[in-house]
Amino acid sequence: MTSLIPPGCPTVLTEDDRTGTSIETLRRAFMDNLFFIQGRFPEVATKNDYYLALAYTVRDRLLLRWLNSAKTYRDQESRTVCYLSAEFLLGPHLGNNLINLGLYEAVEEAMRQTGLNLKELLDQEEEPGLGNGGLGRLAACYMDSLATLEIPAIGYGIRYEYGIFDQEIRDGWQVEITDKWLRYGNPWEIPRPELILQVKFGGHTYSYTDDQGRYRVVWEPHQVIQGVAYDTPILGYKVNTANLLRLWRAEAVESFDFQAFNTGDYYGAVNQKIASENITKVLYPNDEQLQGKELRLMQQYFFCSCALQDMIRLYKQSGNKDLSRFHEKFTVQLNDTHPAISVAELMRLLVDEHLMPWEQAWDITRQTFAYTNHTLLPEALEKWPLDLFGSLLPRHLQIIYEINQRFLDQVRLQYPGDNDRLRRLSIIDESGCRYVRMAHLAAVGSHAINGVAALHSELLKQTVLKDFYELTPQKFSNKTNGVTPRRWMVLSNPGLTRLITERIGEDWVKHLDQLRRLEPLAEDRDFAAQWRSVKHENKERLAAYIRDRVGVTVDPHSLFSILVKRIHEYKRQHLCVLNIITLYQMLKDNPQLDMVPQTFIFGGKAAPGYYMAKLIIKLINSVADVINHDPAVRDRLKVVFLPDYNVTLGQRVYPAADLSQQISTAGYEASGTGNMKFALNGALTIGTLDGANVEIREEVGAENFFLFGNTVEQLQELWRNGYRPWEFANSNPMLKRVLDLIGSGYFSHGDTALFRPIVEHLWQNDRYCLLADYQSYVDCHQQVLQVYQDQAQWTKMSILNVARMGKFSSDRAIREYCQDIWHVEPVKIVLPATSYMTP
Ligand code: Z15
Repeated sequence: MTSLIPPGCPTVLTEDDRTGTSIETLRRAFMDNLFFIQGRFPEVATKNDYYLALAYTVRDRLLLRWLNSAKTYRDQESRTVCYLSAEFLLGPHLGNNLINLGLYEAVEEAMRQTGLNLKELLDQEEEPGLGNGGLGRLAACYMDSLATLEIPAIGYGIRYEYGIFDQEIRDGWQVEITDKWLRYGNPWEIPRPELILQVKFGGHTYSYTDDQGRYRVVWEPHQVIQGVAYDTPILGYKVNTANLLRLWRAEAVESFDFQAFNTGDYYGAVNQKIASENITKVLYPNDEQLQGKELRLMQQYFFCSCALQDMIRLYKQSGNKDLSRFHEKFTVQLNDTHPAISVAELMRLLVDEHLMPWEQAWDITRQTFAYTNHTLLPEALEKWPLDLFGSLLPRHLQIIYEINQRFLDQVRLQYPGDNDRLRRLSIIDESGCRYVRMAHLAAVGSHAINGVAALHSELLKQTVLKDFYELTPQKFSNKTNGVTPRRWMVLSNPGLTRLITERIGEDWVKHLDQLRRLEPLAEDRDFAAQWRSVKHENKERLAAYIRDRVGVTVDPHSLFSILVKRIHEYKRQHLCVLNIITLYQMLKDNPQLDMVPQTFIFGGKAAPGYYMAKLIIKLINSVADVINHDPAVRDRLKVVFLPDYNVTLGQRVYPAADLSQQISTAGYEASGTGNMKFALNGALTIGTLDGANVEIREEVGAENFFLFGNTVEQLQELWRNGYRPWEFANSNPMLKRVLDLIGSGYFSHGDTALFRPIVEHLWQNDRYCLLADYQSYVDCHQQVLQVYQDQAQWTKMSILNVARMGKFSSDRAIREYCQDIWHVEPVKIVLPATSYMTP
């Protein structure tokens, strides 16, 4: 062998350049990639060239683990979790992969030796914003935990060409800019142009009896589109497991083009091609707000059909002939109702294409699927007009009718004569316009149904799925959400990570319960001082960012009170504004008032068509403008709206928070996950008894949580007696004054019309009960200020919050799914001792 190597080349590589992990090897591999992949000499390389050279260096190390994981799963025919989600909000890959590989420090040093700064290279990465908010980010945290727990898993979703829009603020208003995240290429994905599946749309069906006397249905589509797989490896933390995230891109089927071409309609063929590719062009930017657009249903069906066909392909690859054990090989989680059409699609594939008897197919289908519900908001519950549905998916509509008929026949046996119940349970909504109710399809077609926090799961059983709960209570369970400590602590808060690891070792990163061992340190003055100084440094970094990006100077010694999440009326960003204006009035009334200096920081995107949400952004910016420029305030109060809140920005924001604002109307936030990220990073929470706040408070202790507001029961009582918000306003002078001030044009250059929709809605209707919770919130906030003045006390509470956050690791959540719903076991991945090229 040695004789084949030309003179001058090194004959022995101490470490392989594509898998080795020494600083020397990493440095050499990096320069090699700069030359041979980016095609650059260092002198002319841009920061982006350097970023990509490093990304490819890291990717090589991922591939070693990924290919061996895939091979192991194939060899062992491992039972596999398939997580179906229309959104995966991953955030930047590079830093996370370095953490999970355990190579962060080594690469930092390798870059330093090359004269580069790793942080600057990390900042080059454009994050894949393939999600709206909590639901998409949850899917990403779960992929991280599945790999870390060494569970064989595939994430299936959509490779949107344009992710969630970039937000700019102009004159205080949100402006949406298209997110061209693929502009500079994506080094983390591997296209599989040979892995192509066909998806049908529209047309009609006909039936016949085949030569063996079987009833067969044929679907003759109007249009066929092909799905191309794009694969991204998802590495676990300090394990060899790298799972697969497979996202589908829509393409025109070539033969279709030719067909049109031959008949002379070239432009028709081109249009056909464009229409096909439109399916995965853009993410719908609505979070918990239905759009009901045909293209959205096409997206949903497109990726579900690709995913299920791919699973059947993999199943057959492992030597199985018939599909009778499909549910033993795969368990499929439906992330909300977006992939619920899968239930009908698997039935179609089994019955129509694989000639399986209906009853057997239905057994397999129900044993395959489980459904997670993420909201009780009626306007977020997906339903599709029957005619739209039938024209796009004619065969699926027939299948759903059949499923529904058999289902309702069973209900009739259990509840004879209860027609009202039948109407309520039916998959088809027959009241007025007829609709397919996707939550009903998911519930009927699944063996397990779960909510995402204890309170939410209870309310689910009492409200939207009450009748289903009465029918099959054993299907229901709770799986409280969690977040990955790798991205949301180790990567984003290195200071706190170091401090904690110094005291209790590094076990907590994989076993977050271990943070309990910090409890005794809550009384340690030396530790407390270090704790405070880490927080202060994080606040200084955020302050610098705010100065650069927003042009506002904020004092890192002030209390950082942060509210970042999608803008929605139920999340009540405007309640926080009412409190800020209240504080402002107190300062105006008493200029000498000795008030704790405070910085209120907001961030979040509004759905482009959600007028009230956009007006709330304008209100925040308008109030900020007035307060930040009022000399009477003397820097005791600052308000900042951070534009373009996303995963990357979240990583800067959570570590810098003193106070986490979790102020949704009780009963409306299914879980929340930002609440967990804040508390994990040492912020104290001011919050309502909503979603996972309830459990966070239970864990950290009531004395370490600032609780305010009406409970779900109290609000129900309030509405039962007829909620009259104006009575709250008229009987509360400060509240009335604050509302009047907004209405007077004080924050809008005298324009009394601008914020009228907000103020008027609060007076008249106040669906989310801001006025009923206002005083309690204001009082609670004053308590916060009291405690903050006692820094020793505050720090102790902060340490105890972190020490007691173990429950909210996504590892815990995934373990519960594995045990209760998926029944999957870990599979150890061992890397071959010899060459990576010969398996
Ligand atoms: C979304 O981000 C959530 C629910 C939805 O129904 C949709 Cl369409 C999007 C959020 C919930 O609002 C939030 O409370 C929860 O923590 C998150 O899903 C993950 O479960």
